[in-house]
Amino acid sequence: MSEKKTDTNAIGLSRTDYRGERSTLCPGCGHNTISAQIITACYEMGIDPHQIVKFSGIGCSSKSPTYFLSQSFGFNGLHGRMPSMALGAAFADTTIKVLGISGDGDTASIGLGQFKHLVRRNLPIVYIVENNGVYGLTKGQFSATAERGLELKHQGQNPFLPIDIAKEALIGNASFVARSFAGDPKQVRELLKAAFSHRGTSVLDIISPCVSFNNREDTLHSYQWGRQHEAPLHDIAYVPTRRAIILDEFKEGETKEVTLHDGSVVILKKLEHEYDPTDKWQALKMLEEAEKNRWLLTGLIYVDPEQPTLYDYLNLSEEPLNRISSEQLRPSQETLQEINKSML
Ligand SMILES: Cc1ncc(C[n+]2csc(CCOP(=O)(O)OP(=O)(O)O)c2C)c(N)n1
Ligand code: SF4
Ligand SMILES: [Mg+2]
Repeated sequence: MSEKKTDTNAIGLSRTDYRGERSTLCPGCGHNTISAQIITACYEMGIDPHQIVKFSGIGCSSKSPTYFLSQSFGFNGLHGRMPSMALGAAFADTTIKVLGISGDGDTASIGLGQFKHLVRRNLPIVYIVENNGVYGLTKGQFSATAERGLELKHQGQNPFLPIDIAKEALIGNASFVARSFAGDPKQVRELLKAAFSHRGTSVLDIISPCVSFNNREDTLHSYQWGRQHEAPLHDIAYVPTRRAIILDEFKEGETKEVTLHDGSVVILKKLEHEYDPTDKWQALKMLEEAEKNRWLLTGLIYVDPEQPTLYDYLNLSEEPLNRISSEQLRPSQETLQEINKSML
């Protein structure tokens, strides 16, 4: 259905209010498709763009926050350092929605340490890895997610085994792990909505083909390979709290529901296999099997809606630090004296 100019969402904004600058990425780049789905997901969920802060590192993927949500604040930082910047900002205001955009080089090569530590702390953030197996921005060197044996024109053959971002996230105790494919926009959108509703780190590893340097039909990160070998774990639909609609059509057949922290529900319709995304052991086994068989396994791989977040561990204030009065922030003379005495 074509969009009318007057169409607005629950908070009275139009889709245009969620757009960004015109993309300067290569036409056909998977990252552009993901940007489009971020726009749609935020518009459909009625998220106030001023409530989102975008963070990224360095790479074509990390440039892409310029191309969506221009009314949101954003910070394009150093290569591989997106997690620590995002964490610092989130500490100052725990009410904001943090959106991190990274690449496979940015996360799995230079930023792997930052990624692993963010995930184990369970900072509330939607963490997207736009995964193309190469360093697109610097002309297509192999990244740490490139498959062993991959041959690229100017690079020769990759001798190393790849890092699987979803597996790393799971082993690192992530509370939400999903994988998707830029060639499957509906699934990307529904997973994004679920990720925004999850309270904790939501890792979305999205295969996002680089049409300039790694799009040969026989390579794992290409459009053709993805289209032919995508193995979705389930059909997925996100149902927001506000509209308690039952997706009757969707619910035909066997389904499983996962209720997220904010009361929204993810409905997973069974496809070929029985799959329970709250079972970590099954998740790891599925990822192993997919790697062995060269399937592009997609869907909600794992979720634990109840895992405490960094805010819980540190008992952080719900009131943003810059809005707390100095009287509240500064301990009284008596309190300071008591603290000093306790240290004698
Ligand atoms: C400290 C540092 N080392 C190296 C670089 C060069 N560099 C820029 S982008 C990039 C890789 C980006 O790859 P990825 O994160 O996969 O993004 P893509 O361009 O593929 O989307 C590298 C190595 C840099 N900018 N800073
Ligand atoms: S070089 Fe690759 S990753 Fe970068 S914009 Fe072009 S297609 Fe996308
Ligand atoms: Mg890349």
